Amino acid sequence: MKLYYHPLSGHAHRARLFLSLLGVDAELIEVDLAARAHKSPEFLKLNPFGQVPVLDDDGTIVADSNAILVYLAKKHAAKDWLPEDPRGAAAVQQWLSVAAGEIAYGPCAARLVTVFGAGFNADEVIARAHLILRHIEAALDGCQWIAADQPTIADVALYSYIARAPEGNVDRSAYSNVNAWLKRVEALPGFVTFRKTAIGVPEPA
Ligand SMILES: N[C@@H](CCC(=O)N[C@@H](CS)C(=O)NCC(=O)O)C(=O)O
Repeated sequence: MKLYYHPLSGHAHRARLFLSLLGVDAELIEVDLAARAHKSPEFLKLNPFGQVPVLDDDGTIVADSNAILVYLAKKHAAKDWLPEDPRGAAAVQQWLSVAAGEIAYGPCAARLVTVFGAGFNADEVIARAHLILRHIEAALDGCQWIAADQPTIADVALYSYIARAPEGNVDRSAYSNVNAWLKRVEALPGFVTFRKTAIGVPEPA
């Protein structure tokens, strides 16, 4: 099993985190984004979108972080992580969609501005980040995990960019449910950290 990744990519961290939570060994192959290795003909054969992460499971190529989470859960019959009943599966999918939508266009985009110099309107993406954080704060009220009574791939998919939201100048201090949930994810056996940068506002204690 190989994971093409970059240490500052939250999408890649999602995949790496889930491999580690499952206890699955994978060779990590760092893709040099600064040198545009992700746009090379070799890499585009793996993922025509030219993005990390990509999983290579003995020749089965899976691109897209959420697709990798689903693939790994199915492959390892990890039914707690990806419930099979209609309600449970739909609840997980709802939050995978949020991870690919509101999280990508909110806290992920805010961090792209500060860490990678992306040309988005910072005020706009920070406002979007707070909008989705308010939703998640409410969804976690009285709940330990976002989609079920146990951790699922929805928690994994949401974690990385919310954990590093302060790097994008998104102050997380008003979100006590979210901050407690982040700590629960970080306490899971096999948790692996997402590299921090010195950029942005401080993380709440
Ligand atoms: N939908 C993709 C998005 C992946 C993504 O945006 N990856 C970024 C790094 S965080 C990337 O490779 N960007 C380079 C590019 O889009 O050119 C996923 O979930 O894996």
